[in-house]
Amino acid sequence: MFSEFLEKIKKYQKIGVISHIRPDGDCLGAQVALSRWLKKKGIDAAAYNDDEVPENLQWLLDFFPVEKPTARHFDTCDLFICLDGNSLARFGLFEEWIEGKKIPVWMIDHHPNPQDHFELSISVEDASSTCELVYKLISEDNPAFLDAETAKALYTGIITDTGSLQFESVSPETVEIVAELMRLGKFTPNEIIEVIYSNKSIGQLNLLSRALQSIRLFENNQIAVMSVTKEMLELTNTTPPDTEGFVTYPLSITGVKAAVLMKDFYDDGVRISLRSRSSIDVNIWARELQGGGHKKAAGAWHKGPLELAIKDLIQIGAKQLGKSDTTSS
Ligand SMILES: [Mn+2]
Repeated sequence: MFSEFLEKIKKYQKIGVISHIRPDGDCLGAQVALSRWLKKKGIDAAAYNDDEVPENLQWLLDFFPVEKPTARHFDTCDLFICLDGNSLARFGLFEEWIEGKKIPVWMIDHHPNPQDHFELSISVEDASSTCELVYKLISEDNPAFLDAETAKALYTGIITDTGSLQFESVSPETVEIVAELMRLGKFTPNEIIEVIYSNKSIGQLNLLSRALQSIRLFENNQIAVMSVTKEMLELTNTTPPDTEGFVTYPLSITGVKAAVLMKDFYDDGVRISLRSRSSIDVNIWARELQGGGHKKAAGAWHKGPLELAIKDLIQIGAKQLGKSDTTSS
């Protein structure tokens, strides 16, 4: 699958490796691993992201620095590789900068419906994570390039993108890759998972408590909606990234097929996180609200106010619940 990628990459001098805005474990793990691999191959690489790296993932930057890019940084690259996103709109400043330029852009990603402005794409919707694809790329090239740091970075991405190996996207091969990464990295799961997940502030738990109280059920208890408002953030002295992972709580209620987290604390409207644990395809919901993602996890946006956003979303959800009831039974 990677032969063309491996053959063509040799002719470039300096590659800009870009991860998506509001970075997560998968895009950062893939970015660190890919950049280290390039350097080992003797190709210069720089890793860029417009946004702050979340605190629990900062340790990855010891393995490879991720810089906030400017046009001057981009000017030094003769190829770009976008990771964990399949549309340029996911890559911040880069989208604007690259417009009209002849410099090639490649991508490695696992989201559905990739846009076609990439000269070369490794796009595998079934893959658990971009890190799984980067692992396969490096092993196909030369497994000797998978050192301990690279193994830890790739493990982080696979774990964070699969709810610690719980999601449907996890194949036996994913688990085999994880086993191999543990051998290569000489770590135990708790070493990394505790750093990623067990570092919450009391404020974050207070915020979670308020968010849990906000949960409402719709459509015969099949859709659960949780809301976090600006006041809740202020009262608990927390920030938007502190809502990370909240949406799994409404999803764990008996009978709930899809869960929604309404983030009502942005100036330009309500950001919506969608999760499904059924045949419900929340990517379809998201697409009706200027968003997208996967069948089981997607993001969307509504201009607000909150109550209207909930009403519109439930309307979209009800439509699909109706459809899936008739087709799945
Ligand atoms: Mn991903």
